[in-house]
Amino acid sequence: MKRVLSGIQPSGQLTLGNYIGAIQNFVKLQETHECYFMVVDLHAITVPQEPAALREQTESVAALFIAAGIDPAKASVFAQSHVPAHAELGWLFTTLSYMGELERMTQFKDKSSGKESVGTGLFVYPTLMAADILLYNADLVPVGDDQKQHLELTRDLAQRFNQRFGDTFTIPDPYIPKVGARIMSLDDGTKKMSKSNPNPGSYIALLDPPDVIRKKISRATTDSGREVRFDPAEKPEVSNLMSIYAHCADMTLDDIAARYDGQGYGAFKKDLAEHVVAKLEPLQRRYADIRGSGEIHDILKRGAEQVSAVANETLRAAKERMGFLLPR
Ligand code: AQP
Repeated sequence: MKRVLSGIQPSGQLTLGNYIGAIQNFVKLQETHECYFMVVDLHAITVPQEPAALREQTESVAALFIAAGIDPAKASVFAQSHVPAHAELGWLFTTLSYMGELERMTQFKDKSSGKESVGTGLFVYPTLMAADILLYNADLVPVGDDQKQHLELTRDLAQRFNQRFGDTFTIPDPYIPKVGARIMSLDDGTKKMSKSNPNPGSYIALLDPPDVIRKKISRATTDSGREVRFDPAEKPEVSNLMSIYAHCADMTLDDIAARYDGQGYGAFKKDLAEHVVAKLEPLQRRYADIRGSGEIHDILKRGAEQVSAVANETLRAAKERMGFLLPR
């Protein structure tokens, strides 16, 4: 059985982008693969986080995993900081990386642009991500296409390590679903929907109440035309709303275009909001139950116990090959 690993940062409220681009696929993959799904809290602190919010969001992301259908009996669900080997292997990979290759990362450029001071953590983020993946010798990494560049770097670092110190790490492959891999921001169809966007109107949070969802969609940016047509180059905002529609209503883009032919954006947006609300309603109900029961702490504890043996063994092998004197 191939091994799959992926993670989500508790850096804000999870969005519909995280759901469509990542979590929905996690739920499918757990049926056919050995899955490791993490809440990557060590990654989240690469930008400043308020301690109470970080704790709350870590628990919330884990509960959303379960509410969305990840089954802890089938997949290991854990918090990255509960397995110290991540940070340690992350450091080893940082020492193998080059400034130039990290400077080329689009996410780093995006998140640091216009900032007066940029944290070193943000810069070395991809080396920690490489450690996350390689620690478990994952074969496949399901990511939105925004993370593809980081995965390339992970492959480079694994190959570099293997060449220098001997075969140690499996070279992972990206798993990028074709449709809806990238959901864009509601206020700018050229930027991806992001949970850390300071404008909450730019994203739909998975826990947004129905009225908030309706309001956000009715206010979502569109172009000055009135044609519901999928054309990401000419009509990025409308095309993005169509992608969301296709996912939530389980319809094709052609069917959606045909349904709203000649009707303008009003009816389209109104129906879209109802489809999103209906899609999220069961998830929100399960989420409330899980948070209420407090069971998430046990799930995370068991998850960390399950994965630690593999993580510690990989770390030990890597350290031995690099020449560390291991304690006897
Ligand atoms: N807009 C998106 N469309 C499709 N997939 C997306 N993902 C994120 N945004 C979209 C996928 O969700 C997973 C979790 O990503 P992450 O939390 O580790 O960080 P991210 O990619 O940087 O996500 P955000 O929401 O934009 O977080 P912030 O704002 O904190 O940086 C990944 O698989 C990602 O591809």
